[in-house]
Amino acid sequence: APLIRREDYLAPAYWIRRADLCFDLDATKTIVSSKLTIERNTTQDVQPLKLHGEDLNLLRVLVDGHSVSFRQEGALLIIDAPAADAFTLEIRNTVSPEKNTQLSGLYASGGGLYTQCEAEGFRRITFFQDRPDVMAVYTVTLRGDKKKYPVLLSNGNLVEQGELDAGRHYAKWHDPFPKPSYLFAIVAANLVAREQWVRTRSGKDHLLQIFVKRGDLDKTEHAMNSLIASIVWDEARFKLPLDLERFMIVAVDDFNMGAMENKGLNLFNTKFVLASTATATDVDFDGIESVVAHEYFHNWTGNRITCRDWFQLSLKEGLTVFRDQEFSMDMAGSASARAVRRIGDVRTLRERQFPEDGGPMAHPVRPDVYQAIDNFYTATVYEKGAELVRMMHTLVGREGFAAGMGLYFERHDGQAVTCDEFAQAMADANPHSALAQHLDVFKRWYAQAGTPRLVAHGESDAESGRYTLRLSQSNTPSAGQPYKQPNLLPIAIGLLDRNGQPLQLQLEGEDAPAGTERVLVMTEAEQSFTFIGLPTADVVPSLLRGFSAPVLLKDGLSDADLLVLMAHDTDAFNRWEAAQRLGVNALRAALTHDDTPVLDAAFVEALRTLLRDPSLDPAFKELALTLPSEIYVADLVENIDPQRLHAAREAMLDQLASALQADWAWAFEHYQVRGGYLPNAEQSGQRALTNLALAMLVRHAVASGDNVWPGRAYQRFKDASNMTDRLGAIEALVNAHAELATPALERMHALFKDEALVLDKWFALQGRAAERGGKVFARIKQLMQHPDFTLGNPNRARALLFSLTAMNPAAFHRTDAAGYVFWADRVIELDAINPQLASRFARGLDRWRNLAEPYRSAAREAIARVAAKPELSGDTREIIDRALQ
Ligand code: BAL
Ligand code: ZN
Repeated sequence: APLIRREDYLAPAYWIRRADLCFDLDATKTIVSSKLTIERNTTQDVQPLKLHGEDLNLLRVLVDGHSVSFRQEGALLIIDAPAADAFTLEIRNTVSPEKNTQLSGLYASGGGLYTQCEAEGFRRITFFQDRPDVMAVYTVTLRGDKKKYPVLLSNGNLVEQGELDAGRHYAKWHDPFPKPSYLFAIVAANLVAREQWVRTRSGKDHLLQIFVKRGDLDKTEHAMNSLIASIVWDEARFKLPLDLERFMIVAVDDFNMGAMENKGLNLFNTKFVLASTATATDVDFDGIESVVAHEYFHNWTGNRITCRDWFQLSLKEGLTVFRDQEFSMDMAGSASARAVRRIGDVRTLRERQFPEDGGPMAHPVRPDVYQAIDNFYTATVYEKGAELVRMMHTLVGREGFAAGMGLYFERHDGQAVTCDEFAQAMADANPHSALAQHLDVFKRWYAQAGTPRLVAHGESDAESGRYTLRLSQSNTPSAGQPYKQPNLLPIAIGLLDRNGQPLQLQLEGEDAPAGTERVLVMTEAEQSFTFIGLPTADVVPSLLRGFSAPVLLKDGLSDADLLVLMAHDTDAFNRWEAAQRLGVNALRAALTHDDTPVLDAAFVEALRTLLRDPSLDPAFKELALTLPSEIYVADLVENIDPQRLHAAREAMLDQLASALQADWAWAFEHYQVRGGYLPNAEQSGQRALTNLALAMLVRHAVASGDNVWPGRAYQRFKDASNMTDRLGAIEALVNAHAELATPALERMHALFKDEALVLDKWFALQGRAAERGGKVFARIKQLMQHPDFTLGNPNRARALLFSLTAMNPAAFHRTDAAGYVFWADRVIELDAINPQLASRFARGLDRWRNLAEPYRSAAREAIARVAAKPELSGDTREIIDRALQ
């Protein structure tokens, strides 16, 4: 496939102002009749009209009611010379939803018909200028069998509905907001809805509906509550009201993404809608809250102001992720709960985005080139993009940020714009901020791939009471970017004395100290900051508080320094970070010396103190007592041997289980939730910590041949009143390879055989189980043959396969290369069914160059075997080619 470059952007030669679409719906063959009102873009010379179309069967083309000469060239329909500057184009074509296993365009799922158009799925429905800067007003008529499709939905407002002959009926929808084709959606299915009317601040009433399959209605309460909370929050925090009379969410079983923000008609993966205490975990409840919010927030950041072209994807995604992160923090409540959310977000960033930025798919937040845009719905565009927005927020402050948002909407509402417009609005609304002063430097974040490295070195001078912090930053070359310029880094810092007391901060040149925390703004490759008036020379710096910039920090702190931060830092993020770093240091030492790691006694005591500290929240304790993941550590170390890393981490876990045995038992009892289940931050923190404690207790018991804790875990699994506790108990058994794991797995399957989302958990927990002697990998291969397994459903495929490649390095990276052989076979198999899913899965070997031998050569061989398949989709081809470059 040809490369598409950002610098080649040209405005469209034609505008499509109106799209009147009519669907005669049928799973085998749907007839699409499209009438487009088109105007030539008169700022350009007359050019042929080119429409995208893919897997379509064209029946007829009329211009102003007359036949016209046209040609089809590849995936384009070309009309060389439309007669006038304004005309109507009528097209009729058919599509086959049931043959559409890609789940892009119009497809069948569980007897219903659904669409997914972002990024380029609309062209798989009918011919169109399928690009986000072409915005049209849509009127959509749906006709179909009333029994099969009692519910007929599209964007906007229902204007008409009625009966037709032969048991059919119709519905006509009109969306008054001009929108790009990627936000178009229809649904025709047998569904029921939870409905709720809400009145917004302006006094207008709006209908909220959540459509699900019959029988799932009792699982929609949390999604509805989340939607209402999102509406309230966006009005309160950003003065952004709901602009629609009707806002609909539809849950669908087969869905490539998490959810989709189609105007007024969000389509959701069932995973992010359906929740009951019995079937969903706290993590699921959280996920629903944040995804419902994310899609709702897109209504302004994405739909009202959309992207000029797909290179600008982060304009809407980075900003909307930032918004949903802020929403979730506000919902969580306390400062501690906010910090817990921040730690979770940073963990995601570092485990998913940092490896991406260091591998073959490294790309700037605003990419310069792609083959398949579907491949760029990445952690970089989303999560790193959100960090860029967060840095702006740090630089201009909460009020300044709200002002910047206000100016952005004032200037660009109804337009398709670029990332530049957003940054400019933020800067213009805050003319005295560091952002405005250094906007060009800041914008390098959009342009440069790679994770910047920040090196910090502090020097104290006892006599003068000065402390000088020397900072230098660099960034490694990446594809097409051999040389990188310095970034703008907001560095939140505090200084502590050896006892952990915060010190007043006064920079040289300032008249007086200004508190114990501040944000340094770095814009050059090397910079120094000198603090004065310090009462001690023994300073422990706490840098990058709250992870104020997405960089790799090297500050040279000793384990003794880290223990001070872990025990005393007022910044909860850095307290957690200190504990993580002590864990990383221990793992690194074990890998370097190739021996069993020994957890330093001081570190173990610090963990015990933290676990027992009555002033700390259980959610925070759970995070601090969880050792850094193998995924995270693998990215910090070169030439990684995943088997050795796994063995070292397992040994550390054994030590922690044993050394803190009595403390785990105390925590397990102490933090039991008493009272009814609520999916709030407080209770979920308690459940997370008791589950961690139980896992440690079972681990220790299995290792020492004791049956008591495995028995208790099994009992808890059986009796659990909620899925979080049930899953925690079964995972404790499975990960410890307890004998009771087998009956627990059988029982879980029997209990939930009709609950698709729980079956996904059942597959996933086995896919990510702690490997021991190849047993887990063997089980995964066996589960491929399970009657409930299918590659056709993305959730199911992800549950088993992605759990292996993305979450279970020790099961995947085997010295006998069997994991890679399995990977290659599945990539090829999946690619024939669903290229978007396959190309995602293909990324499981992105970081092969970082592997030690024999893994590296074996991985290369597996990738080369996939590359040799001539029939590979464009999506997967791009990933595989980049991996081998
Ligand atoms: N726009 C695709 C799904 C999402 O990011 O909301
Ligand atoms: Zn999004």
